[in-house]
Amino acid sequence: RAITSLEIGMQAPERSAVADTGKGGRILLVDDRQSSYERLATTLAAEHTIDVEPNPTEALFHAAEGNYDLLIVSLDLNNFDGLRLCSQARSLERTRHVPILAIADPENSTRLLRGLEIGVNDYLLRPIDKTELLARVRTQIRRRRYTDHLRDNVQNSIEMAITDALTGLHNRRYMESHLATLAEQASIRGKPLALMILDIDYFKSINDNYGHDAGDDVLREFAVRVRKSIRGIDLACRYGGEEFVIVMPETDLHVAGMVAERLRRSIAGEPFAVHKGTKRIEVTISIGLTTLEQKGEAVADVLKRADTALYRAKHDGRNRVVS
Ligand code: GH3
Ligand code: MG
Ligand code: MG
Ligand code: MG
Repeated sequence: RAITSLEIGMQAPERSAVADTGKGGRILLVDDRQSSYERLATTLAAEHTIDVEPNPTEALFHAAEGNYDLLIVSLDLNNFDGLRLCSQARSLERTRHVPILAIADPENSTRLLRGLEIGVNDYLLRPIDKTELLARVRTQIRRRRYTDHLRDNVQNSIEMAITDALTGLHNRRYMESHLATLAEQASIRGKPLALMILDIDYFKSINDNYGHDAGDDVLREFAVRVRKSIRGIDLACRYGGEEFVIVMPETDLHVAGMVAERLRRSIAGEPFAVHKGTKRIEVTISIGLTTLEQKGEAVADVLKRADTALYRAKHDGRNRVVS
């Protein structure tokens, strides 16, 4: 007896409430026989937007740029050009997920078999029946939209799992899973790695004096300023409530010290707008900074050293960088 997905506790993916008709797709038709493509295009134009390209090389370019829902490719083109196009479309990142409907003369059935191996999704033999063409096209477009929707959902779930919702920075989980990798890479390549822990000074009193919403505004604006002062390869995360970690690959203590100092000044130097800009608050931060000291050093030790430096920064009067 077959085990169904429901029995093993998997939820059926949610589908949009309105059934997709499969109409209104964007289609690229690649066919060089004028009498053929004119007839096909006229039929399809009743339900879809259709572009025709007789040249397969041009077609690949259009397919990669054009955001199509479906490619219809004639395999009757000279020199196996139709097959080559299908295979190229399958290997290009931008066209990999676009379904392909092949059309071919019955005497080209070997090409059709090759096409199906390459990843053609469906096919029609000439002479093409208009009703069947429309039905198969609708099915492919419906499937395309549905898999796009699933892919977006997966992408969103991944993003949500690694992002801090309030600030949009990475969350602690993501940082912890990547810090070890970054440290390992630094060790292998013999490059420095800097790490700093940043903590907002007297944040509790911001909440107490201006309210929790104002505290949230400060955290969001803080994240904006952090993003402005780091590079693309740096990793910034919200480590706890009002505590942040920045990891900077290929950065030594001297350079990291300058980055930290610039960041400290960018916070202290410009008051934070809260309550929709009706109020401005002075904010300062303390930063504990360190670097990977020897190859293969445990990241927990690096974090602990940064935390000790942060503690000193707090103890020495806050609004400062200590390394
Ligand atoms: P210090 O200078 O020693 O760091 O003092 P502090 O007040 O910043 O430190 P403390 O750790 O005592 O307070 C942190 C506060 O941050 C306590 C907590 O209520 C608040 N907090 C944590 N997460 C959030 C949040 O998401 N939003 C807001 N508004 N406050 C938060
Ligand atoms: Mg504290
Ligand atoms: Mg604090
Ligand atoms: Mg704190």
